[in-house]
Amino acid sequence: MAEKVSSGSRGKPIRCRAAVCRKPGEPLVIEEIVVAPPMPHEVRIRIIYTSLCHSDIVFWKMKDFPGIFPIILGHEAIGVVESVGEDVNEVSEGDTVIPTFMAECGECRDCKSTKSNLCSSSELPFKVSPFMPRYGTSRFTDLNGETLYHFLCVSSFSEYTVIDIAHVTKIDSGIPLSKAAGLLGCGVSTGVGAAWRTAKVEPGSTVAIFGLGSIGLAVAEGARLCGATRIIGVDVNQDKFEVGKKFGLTDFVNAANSENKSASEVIIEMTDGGADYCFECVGMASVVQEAYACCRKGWGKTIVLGVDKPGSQVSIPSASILCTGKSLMGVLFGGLKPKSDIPILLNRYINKELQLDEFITHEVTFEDINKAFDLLIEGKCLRCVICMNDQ
Ligand code: CXF
Repeated sequence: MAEKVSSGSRGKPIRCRAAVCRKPGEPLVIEEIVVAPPMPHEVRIRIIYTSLCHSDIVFWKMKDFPGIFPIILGHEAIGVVESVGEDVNEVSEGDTVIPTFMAECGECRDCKSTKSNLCSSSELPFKVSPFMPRYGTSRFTDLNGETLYHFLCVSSFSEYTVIDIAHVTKIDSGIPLSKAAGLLGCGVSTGVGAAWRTAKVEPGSTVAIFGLGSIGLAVAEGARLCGATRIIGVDVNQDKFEVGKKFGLTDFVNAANSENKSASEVIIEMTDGGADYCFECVGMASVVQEAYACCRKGWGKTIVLGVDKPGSQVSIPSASILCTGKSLMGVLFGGLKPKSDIPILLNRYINKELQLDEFITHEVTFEDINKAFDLLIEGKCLRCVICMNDQ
């Protein structure tokens, strides 16, 4: 029988609490579950802080595959290693770590290339799977012995979770464990990384950001750090401009109210020909088209970060692709390699260059995790941190 965690938990199942999603769209239920010990190349982590990201909500509502239930959602977090499986040398018990949905094995062709963050080690390429990546099995069961599924290789809405070592970034022991650092596990890294590593925004550039949720604002933060001089936010909610100014927005285009002109037409006029870099942070094919339409001919780059419905198609005239010289690309996790780049961003946060605390608009206890869902759905928050107990 699984035990409540104690100093001797290594190698044994742990009984702890998790917020389980049993049916699509239903409130999560805090239940006692059993977390198996880590297999070789895996680590078991005690989650300290986790936060809710829009992708959790997308999968929470998803009725058809890859939506799958019962599942433990959550993929933006910070925690402490409780125990390690065989062949894990990179971290040890007590280390602070940030899990990520992207892997970095460090050895495959992609990990060795500076041009890719899509780890292509045979067991680890990015996919939405309900299981541990190396073994195709779950480490979670409920008290009836029923399997609970994993989410994006993280499943942080649990007091304990098991994560493949390729998905774990160790934090320097000199850096205090903070709520804000957990945001580097997904949203802020995705936005900042897209401006910094993917677009490589240069000082003096003009940037247009479509969608001013956390990802869009993190793009603004990244563009600000790269020295962009004009950062134009596009949203249907005018209030986002005030929020966005903190992250470097200099201009705002209201996509719902632009005097019979499309947002792209307004941006082309404002910038005398188009922005150097456009970022799509909504997840809608029509917005990708708008973003592409207003990146500057000759050198404009459009980068897609938003996640659209499965099967959505983007339509761009092939003559425009041929004649304008613009680029269009998408990127996961902002193009960052988690183990290499998260420590760099964390140092910039410690040095007070990168803003992270400013993204945290709300905090709730683990028991109140469903409030975090309400807040994000109502558009009332950027990041809501869920504080696990017993810290
Ligand atoms: C997403 C990206 C697309 C698939 C699921 C995860 N990123 C983070 O939320």
